[in-house]
Amino acid sequence: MPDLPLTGEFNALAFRRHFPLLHGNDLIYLDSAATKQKPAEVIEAVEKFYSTYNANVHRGIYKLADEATDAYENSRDTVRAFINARSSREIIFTRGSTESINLVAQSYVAARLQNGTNIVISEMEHHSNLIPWQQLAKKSGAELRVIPINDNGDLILEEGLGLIDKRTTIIALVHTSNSLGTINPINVFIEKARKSKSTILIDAAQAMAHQSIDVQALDCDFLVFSAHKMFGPTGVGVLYGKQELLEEMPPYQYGGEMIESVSLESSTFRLPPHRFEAGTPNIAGVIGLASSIHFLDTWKPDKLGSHSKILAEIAVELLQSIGVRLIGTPVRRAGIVSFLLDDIHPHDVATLLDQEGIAVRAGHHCTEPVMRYYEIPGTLRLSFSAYNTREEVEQVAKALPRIRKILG
Ligand code: C6P
Repeated sequence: MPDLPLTGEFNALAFRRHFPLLHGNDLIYLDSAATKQKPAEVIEAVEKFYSTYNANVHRGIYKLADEATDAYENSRDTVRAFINARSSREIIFTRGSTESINLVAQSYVAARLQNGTNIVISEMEHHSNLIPWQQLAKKSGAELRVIPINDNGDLILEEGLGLIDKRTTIIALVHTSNSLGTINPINVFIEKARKSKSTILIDAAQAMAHQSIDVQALDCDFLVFSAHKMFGPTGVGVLYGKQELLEEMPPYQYGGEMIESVSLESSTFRLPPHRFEAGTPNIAGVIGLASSIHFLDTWKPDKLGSHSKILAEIAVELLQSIGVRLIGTPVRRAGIVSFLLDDIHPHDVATLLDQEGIAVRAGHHCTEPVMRYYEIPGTLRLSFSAYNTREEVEQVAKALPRIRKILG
């Protein structure tokens, strides 16, 4: 047995008790990068909305509607405080990170692209932060520049920074890679963006539940994240944007509650954020998101993240002792570990792990360019949250040699 890092003071079992799906259950859930399990507090907040004050928001002139609208707008302020945005007008509710990125692509970037301009992304982007830019580049004639990765799964910094110039319209960069576990030095790129007067969007989908984020300290222009990856409901997410940028942006979708006035000939639109929230929003989801933020505030994202990181370090040690091929050995790793067991297809390993009550993700994780870089079909991915324990990691390490015997 290798010398394993200590999991420290954090009481994962006490944390786990908040999660009805996990409490009193032997399931080893190691797919938290896909979605986190939900604490009772969040489930109750959503249920309370539907059972005691369900009404549409911004429309009704009766008490129930006021209550729903207040809860919805209070949630916006909860998000604002959580990321330390200057104003709640900088917080737009969307369906998730994917929609937030598409909103920026269509409403801010599309009109600013032409031949001679460029977009900078990285080779480790999730498809959500790649395809919108690739398609815009194709349409506009702008160049899509890609910051390369090295064998460790880190960005090649010097080369990457060299791609950014005065004609860079947007830099769209992932904070934490969902397939490699890399935590990127986003500060360096934000600094470069300020120097070259470029706009920078940070995809923080994998970061929010694992470390505190202060958008004013970071000075990024846009930041996107999804509630379901931070213990909140699915189908709701956030676009943070600097107010001066949001005010320049036309609506992304048209419909109810985003207008000032409408005639058959023309319409005028409300100021952000409402301009970007056409139609009935995911009210329950937004209220659930606020509840997940209160939950995170209580437990502190940094503490949760550091427990997940320690579990990842333990996993790396144990996996290395078994002799697996790690995919990604970055300088700064989040609670995510990707690997291959010999040349056995990851799906086959995941199926047998499932039979032992261990849920992991296998495949390309919506990062096909990363798989192309390593010339592999996909990986097995262990992604941790603070409800996971050292014993669970050890169970995986015990299961893999058995699986190797069966499939190898
Ligand atoms: N990654 C995973 O298993 P949505 O689906 O919009 O909530 O999030 C998209 C997204 C964007 N960026 C990053 C870095 C992500 O990891 C994800 C979602 C999940 O890794 C589902 S593929």
